[in-house]
Amino acid sequence: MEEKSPEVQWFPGHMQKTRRLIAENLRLVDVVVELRDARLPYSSANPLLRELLGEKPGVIALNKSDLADPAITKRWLAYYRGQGQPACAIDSMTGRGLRSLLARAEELARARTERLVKKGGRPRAARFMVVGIPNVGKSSLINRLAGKAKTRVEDRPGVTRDKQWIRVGEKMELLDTPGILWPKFDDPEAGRKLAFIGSINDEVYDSEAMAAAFLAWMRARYPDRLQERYKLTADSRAMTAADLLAAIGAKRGCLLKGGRIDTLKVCRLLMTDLRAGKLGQVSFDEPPDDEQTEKD
Ligand SMILES: Nc1nc2c(ncn2[C@@H]2O[C@H](COP(=O)(O)OP(=O)(O)O)[C@@H](O)[C@H]2O)c(=O)[nH]1
Ligand SMILES: [Mg+2]
Repeated sequence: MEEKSPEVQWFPGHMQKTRRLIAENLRLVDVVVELRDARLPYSSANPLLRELLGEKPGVIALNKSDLADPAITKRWLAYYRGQGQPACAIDSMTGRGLRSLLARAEELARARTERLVKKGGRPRAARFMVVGIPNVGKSSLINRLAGKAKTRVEDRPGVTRDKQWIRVGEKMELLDTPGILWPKFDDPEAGRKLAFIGSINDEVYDSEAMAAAFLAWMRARYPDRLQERYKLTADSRAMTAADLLAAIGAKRGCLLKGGRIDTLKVCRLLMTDLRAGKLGQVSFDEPPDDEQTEKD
C-alpha cells in the first residue's frame, strides 16, 4: 500500500540509492524471487534487474495469477521454459503455487550452498529475497511465507544487525524486507497497462486515451466480456472506442447535467470494474509468439 501512493516519484537519485541497496542485499542471498504481475509479465518487469543480478540466479514469480488469463499465463510459463528461465505462477492471497516456487528457489540456491560446504563452510539454509516494482505483492508474499508466527532468525555473526531473516520451512531463510524496483518509464504502453491495473498513478494519463486503449484491448482479446458486463447490443462490437464508451456510459447512467456522457466517470467505472475482477481474468501482455521463440 505504502509504495503504491502516487507521491512516490523515482528521481535519478532515488533510483541510484535503490540500486545500491538492492546490490547490497543481493550479496547476502543465494537466489532472488522476482515478482511480476501475472497480467503484465513484460510491463511489470524492471529493465535493469537482470544487470543487477549478474550471475545470481533468479526465479520469476507471476503473482496475482488469480486475476490473470490462465491460458496466457500458461503461454508465459512455456516461454520462460524455452528461455531456460525458472518461473512459476503464484497467488499470494491463497498461497497457491508457493510450494513449487520455494522448491525452485531452493534448487537454484543449492548449487551455491553446496559450493560453500565444499570450500569448508558450514551447511546452512538457502537465503533468498523478494524484489519487484511497487504493488506486485511483495509484502503479501513475504507475510504469507512468514505465516502468523513470523518466526525470525536471530542475529548471527557476520550478518548485518539490521537485516532480519524469516525462517521458511526447513531449508530456507527469507530476507524480511523486499527490494523495491522502479517500473518501466520509457515505454508508454507499459505505463498505460500498469495504470490499468492500478499499479501506477493513472492520473498522469489522459483517462479517455487510457480507456480507449483498454476498450480496444478488451474488444480484440475478450470480445464478449464488455457486452456481458454492460449489457450491450451485438452491434457494439463494430463501434469506435468513443461510441463504445458512450454506450457504456448511457447504460450505467454516467451522465453530466444536460444528459451528456460523463466520460471521466465511465473511464473510472471501467478501471474499477477491471480491478475488482468484474471483467473476468484479463491479461495485457502476451509472450512473443511461440514460433519466433523457437527460432531465437
Ligand atoms: N488478487 C490478488 N491480489 C493480490 C495478490 N498479491 C497481492 N495482492 C494485492 O495487491 C495489492 C498490493 O500488494 P502488496 O503486497 O502491498 O504489494 P507490494 O507493494 O509489492 O508490497 C494489495 O491490495 C494485495 O492485497 C494476489 O496474488 N492476488
Ligand atoms: Mg509492500
